[in-house]
Amino acid sequence: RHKFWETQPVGQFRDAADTSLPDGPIEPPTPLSEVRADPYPLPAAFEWLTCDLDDDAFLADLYSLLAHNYVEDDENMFRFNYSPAFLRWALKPPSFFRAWHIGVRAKESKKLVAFISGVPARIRARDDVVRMAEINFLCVHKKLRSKRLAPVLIREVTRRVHQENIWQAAYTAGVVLPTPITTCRYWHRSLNPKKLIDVGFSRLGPRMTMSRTVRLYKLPDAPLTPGFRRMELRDVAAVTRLLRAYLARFVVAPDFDEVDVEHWLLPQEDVVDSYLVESPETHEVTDFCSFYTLPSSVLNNANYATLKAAYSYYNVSTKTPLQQLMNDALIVAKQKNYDVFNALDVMENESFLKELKFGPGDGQLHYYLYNYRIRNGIKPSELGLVLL
Ligand code: NHW
Ligand code: EN5
Repeated sequence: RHKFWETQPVGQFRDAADTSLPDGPIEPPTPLSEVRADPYPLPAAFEWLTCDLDDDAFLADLYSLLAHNYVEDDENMFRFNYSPAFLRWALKPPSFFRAWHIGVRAKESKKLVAFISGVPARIRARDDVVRMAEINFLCVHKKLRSKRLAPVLIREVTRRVHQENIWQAAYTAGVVLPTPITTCRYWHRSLNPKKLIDVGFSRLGPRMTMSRTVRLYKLPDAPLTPGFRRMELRDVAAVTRLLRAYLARFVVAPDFDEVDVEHWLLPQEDVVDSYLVESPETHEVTDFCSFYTLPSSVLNNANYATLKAAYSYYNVSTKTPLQQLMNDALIVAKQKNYDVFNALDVMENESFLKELKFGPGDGQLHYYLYNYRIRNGIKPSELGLVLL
């Protein structure tokens, strides 16, 4: 059934019943001298390209490949539209490897036709902190689909990750592969219900009028929590302490240090937004919330070309109730003109989704580890990892 995935060190569906297999690496590392030295062969018309994300011309080509060929919803009404600045942020974290930014182009026209990427991360599974690659932005041009190019891209990124003496990876997908560690649901909170209904993202509920719907989703003009403000560079140490203590509660979560927090959480306009609560009395940072910006192209709509979506990222509450904190996140997202605020049912998100009028989406997100077994998987609420 899975001609490629059957050959890979991932949980195989047929092993699901075997309770004797331990948690941890599925196969041991091989000596670096045994890692294949040259790239996997591509069909003759194509060549590998190690990408330079600092090159604006390349970045524009990558942006365009993804904007036209990346992930769509199940009814092909929307397509993710990652911005160039977002791609640069996502692909150039601390200690990134240029060799893990892998393009495929047509030899003759030099057109970029496929891409896959990895970035390094330390991810903890139970009490084991593992150096991993986070794999993302796998994309094959629509005209080259179903030709088994994806397995070549995956083997090539695996080879280049192995060359750095890294043997595990984490990735997410909307499709079921062998074998998810957990399956999450997307939830959506309307901020601009009229537009969402106009583009077919949501529907007018039964016995609801447009004006009742607009009223239902209304939010205050400004955040309500005293001391709620944007995160700044001077907050990195405090945010790192809060986040490390919080993420320690989950079975699978990133092991962030201050360098990681500065990259992944310091606000960048239209890429990532972070807010915190600084106690007006003690000036202590007690709570934190963040979201990233990922618009979707609206396909085939006469009135609108894009939806502006915020995606819940990492949130930590110690003093402000999580529901109140997330309500303030919704308020700032609304102020900044987002149309919808999305969240997965990971971490403690279940505790506020219904109360804050999120509704379940039609999409799921499956989380995977490569060459690392977690017997029986975990619940979404045990997952402390958000991939972009
Ligand atoms: S998930 C988003 C993936 N991208 C898209 O959905 C964009 C639109 N679709 C496409 O571009 C986030 C193509 O349909 C793609 C497949 C390229 C998806 N993950 O070339 P063939 C990520 O980026 C398997 C993994 O003929 P295609 C995460 C499929 O099961 N495998 O198909 C990426 C089949 O194998 P099987 C996927 O439609 C994680 C084979 O590909 C997959 O022309 C990557 C068919 O290939 C997916 N999303 O191209 C893994 N979709 O065994 C990283 C399909 O079933 C692993 N397939 O026969 C770790 C590596 C690093 C390890 C380091 C130690
Ligand atoms: C790797 N980083 O399906 C990611 N999105 O629910 C790759 N649905 O937007 C994997 N179909 O439910 C990504 N509106 C997998 C996700 C791919 C994209 C996707 C879903 C997630 C989505 C929307 C639009 C559906 C359009 C028709 C949806 C309902 C919203 C409604 C708002 C009001 C309250 C009830 C829910």
